[in-house]
Amino acid sequence: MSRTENIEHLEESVESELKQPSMYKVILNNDDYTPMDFVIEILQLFFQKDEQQATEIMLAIHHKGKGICGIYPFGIAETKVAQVNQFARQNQHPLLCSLEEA
Ligand code: TYC
Repeated sequence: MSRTENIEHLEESVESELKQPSMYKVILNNDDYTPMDFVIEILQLFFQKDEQQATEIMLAIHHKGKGICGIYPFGIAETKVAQVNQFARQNQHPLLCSLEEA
């Protein structure tokens, strides 16, 4: 590696260390079986939405196929996904929660 390449390489490492942690969208996916009220409950319990916001988000997901529940640092987003999927399974619903890079 040339001296210039070496310096460029070092600059890139410093840059990536200084970068804010990347954020992740927590997504709810539509399906044909999960009851609307259950999705509204999820949005209130895990994403701090009030009833009106939760209803609007649920209906948007129902019509468009998927929707954003919130945007969080990786660790928090990952935990929310696991908690929502576990809660859905415990209640015998196929609801799928997933992550996308923001
Ligand atoms: N499509 C579902 C129904 O008609 C409702 C639903 C909304 C399911 C959002 C999942 O993420 C979802 N009962």
